[in-house]
Amino acid sequence: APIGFFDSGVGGISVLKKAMDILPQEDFVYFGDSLNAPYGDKDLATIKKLSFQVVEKLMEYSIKALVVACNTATSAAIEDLRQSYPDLPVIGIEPALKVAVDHTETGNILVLATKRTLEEKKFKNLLDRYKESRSVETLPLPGLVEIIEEGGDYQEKSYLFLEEALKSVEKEMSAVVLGCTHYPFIKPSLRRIYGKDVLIVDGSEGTARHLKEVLLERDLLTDKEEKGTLLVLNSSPEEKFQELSFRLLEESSDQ
Ligand code: DGN
Repeated sequence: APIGFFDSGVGGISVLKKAMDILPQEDFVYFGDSLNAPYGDKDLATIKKLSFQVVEKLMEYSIKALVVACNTATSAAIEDLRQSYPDLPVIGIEPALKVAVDHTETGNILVLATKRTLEEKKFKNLLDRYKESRSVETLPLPGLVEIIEEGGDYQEKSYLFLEEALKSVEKEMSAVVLGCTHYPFIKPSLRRIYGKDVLIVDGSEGTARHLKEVLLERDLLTDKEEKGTLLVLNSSPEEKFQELSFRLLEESSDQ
């Protein structure tokens, strides 16, 4: 049986890539809800409803585990999904603040994510754990997901977008946390802005590792020898999303 992945669009491809790297024999089915992207500015009830719609689709493929490869959907819907599918291992993603704290001794940390992720309880709880010891700033970036979903020359466009948006952040940073699964694709643009000494981290690797652990624990790892398959689905009828998904899969290997 395949492992199901979903995101509000093509962002979760950054997490899928990491999972494919460490679990090459597994079969994957990825669902991008690009028709309804972005989730980041929607209310909680809507995000839950959309997440359930997508998971029902994925269930048609008899998935053996589910990865919610979207920080926004994780914070809004993961508890409800776990309750509704008690037999299905459900793995989520959250801003990798701990990684940033562990890898920098001092200095400010900036968390970039959608408005919804930053406002949800899940993130507030995470922030509470570190706010005594470190200075953590947060910045929502409405509009950036749309630039990436558009494809085309998204790198240059996001660079211009970020240059403007980051003007509001005055402090110097020692680490930047990418708390949205779309953002790892624009790491080259962030590098142009922050230079090589600022740590830039995201949660995709941690999520992929966690997935592997869960599969191992539940004895769900596939034992076939040959390379697994990948099926990419998208809610949008526009064909460009197929192409964009595979392009991003390619491009995430460059980082
Ligand atoms: N990729 C999603 C995330 O990680 O939060 C956000 C995309 C969106 O819908 N704004």
